[in-house]
Amino acid sequence: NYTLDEYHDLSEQMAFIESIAQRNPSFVKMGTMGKSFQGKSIQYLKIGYPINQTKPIFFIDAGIHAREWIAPAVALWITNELTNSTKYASLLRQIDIIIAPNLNPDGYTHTRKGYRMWRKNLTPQPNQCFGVDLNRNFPFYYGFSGTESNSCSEIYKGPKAASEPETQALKNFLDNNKQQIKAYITLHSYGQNWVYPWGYAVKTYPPDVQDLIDLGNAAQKAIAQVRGTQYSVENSADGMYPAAGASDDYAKSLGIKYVYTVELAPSEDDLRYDFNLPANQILSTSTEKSRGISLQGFIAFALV
Ligand code: 0X9
Ligand code: ZN
Repeated sequence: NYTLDEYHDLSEQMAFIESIAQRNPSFVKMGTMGKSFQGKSIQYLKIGYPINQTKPIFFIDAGIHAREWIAPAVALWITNELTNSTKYASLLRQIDIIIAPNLNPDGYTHTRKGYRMWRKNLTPQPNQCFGVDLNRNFPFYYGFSGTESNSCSEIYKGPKAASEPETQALKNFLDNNKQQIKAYITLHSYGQNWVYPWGYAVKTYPPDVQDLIDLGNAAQKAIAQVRGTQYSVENSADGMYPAAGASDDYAKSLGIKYVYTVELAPSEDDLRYDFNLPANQILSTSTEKSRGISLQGFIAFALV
């Protein structure tokens, strides 16, 4: 049986979401966004009452970077929480929450097989190197900053914009649902940062940036209330570094209002861990995150 306080293989993650959908047909449905290079399905759950109605969507994804294990773990914790409690019934009558817990199944599987620090997907590339950084492959200011053309680089942007099947899967989903999607959160690690667009250049912001800051601050407060964990709310380029072709900028470019990349635990100055957050911290990281995110969901949709 699936345990929420351990890291799992892809097959266990997928079996878990499938079983949630099977057990809750009145408000949970599983779908496929596309396939990875190796042919693995990129799955998502739609959660909302009644299941066949179209409502405003709050979209959460995780795992675009393979080694950031805490991100799928938190996404799956949130999925369990939303589907295992009556607490969210009224929220789920107002909105649909769509969760894609693992966007890079090939890369993730690679990290589970011993290549723990793998970040990219696994498509063959020139110079006998493998993989594209999917978070540099989206078609908005593609190649503009924070990326490399060398196929052996960790931040290789790929041969062209949206060249990768995993990029295409998410892109198509966002393109097809952009009218309904009101908020997009992409879970990464690490740093404990809650960052907003634009990420492609410093000091460059969307016109409604103040709304993104306000909601980010509300989420930050909700997270801190759980056990004092501090997230920084900042522009991703100013606060971290400029990097173009990421999924957050692409989502924002489609007109999706509330867009954030969330860098989960640990913080930058926790020198003990990096991508290897101990499994015994999954639950605490998830609890505080769900507070921030559910508040996020509420406020975002109250404003629709
Ligand atoms: O560099 C990234 O892709 C993200 N950080 S990570 O350490 N998880 O790799 C940050 C992306 C922030 N968004 C943009 N720069 N658009
Ligand atoms: Zn990442």
